[in-house]
Amino acid sequence: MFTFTVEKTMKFLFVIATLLTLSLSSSAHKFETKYALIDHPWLRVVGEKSSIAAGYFELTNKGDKSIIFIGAKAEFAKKIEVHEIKMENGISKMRPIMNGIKVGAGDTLELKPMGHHLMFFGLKKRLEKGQMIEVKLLFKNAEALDVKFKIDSVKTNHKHNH
Ligand SMILES: [Cu+2]
Repeated sequence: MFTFTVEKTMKFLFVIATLLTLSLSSSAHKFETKYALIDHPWLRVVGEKSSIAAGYFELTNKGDKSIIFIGAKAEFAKKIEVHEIKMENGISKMRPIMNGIKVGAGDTLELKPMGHHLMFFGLKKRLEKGQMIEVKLLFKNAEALDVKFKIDSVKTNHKHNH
């Protein structure tokens, strides 16, 4: 029999608060090392036949010297490039960045739609929405960092010109 005492109500509220905190922290999904914090890495499958995907995240340099983000490696993709978007005659075009992106001490680099992003080519398996997938982020002057990208959406007929 459920009796509604103040004590029980408090316990119940505490449990609810704990559950909320847990679900918030898991949906934020962060990856941290001594020198870097990767916040919310996510992936959007865009290519025809689901062969290409774009990846986004925020990278904060927690260290006291700059780090250079040079790209990524993943089991599920044949090739991964870092891209920038440049406007040319009113048309936005993507170009690979060859020498990496420098992130100063304390700075945050944002990879986002219509901005810098990772491009995954030749996807070897079918990626499903909601899935988490392992990617290794690479730096020129710092240790590689293993993270998990969340598959945000799968658009099979999106036109993506390269
Ligand atoms: Cu691209």
